[in-house]
Amino acid sequence: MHSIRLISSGIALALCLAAGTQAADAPYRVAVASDGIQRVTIVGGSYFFKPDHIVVKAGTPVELVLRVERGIVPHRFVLDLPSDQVAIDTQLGEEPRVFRFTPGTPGRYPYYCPNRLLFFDSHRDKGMAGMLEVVE
Ligand SMILES: [Cu+2]
Repeated sequence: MHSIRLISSGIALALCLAAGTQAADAPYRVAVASDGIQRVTIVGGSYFFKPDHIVVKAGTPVELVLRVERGIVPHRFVLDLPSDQVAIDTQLGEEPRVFRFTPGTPGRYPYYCPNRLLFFDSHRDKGMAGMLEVVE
């Protein structure tokens, strides 16, 4: 029992370190569809977002489809954008939810699940975090 606890906290720490330095997966470059929209789906689960590093073009509309894997732990999706844009903060459901916005300022914008249970680490600290990279 003790060793299992140690292993799982080690994994959580590794995920933490990965999230702190760079995203674990290769960046996912979103293609521009024939209708001129950059469509991408992000799936959340305990405790990850896939993909966790998305690259989009500035000035081109983005359609973000958000959903969560089946499970009992409630998750949220927060995307911090510059102050001239509306940030996204939504509960995640198994039914996909669609958000549209046009990224303006190039930069790196974090997305994450801020949920936490009592004094435990937040889901973000457990690895439920990613980055939207806006490029010219
Ligand atoms: Cu969560």
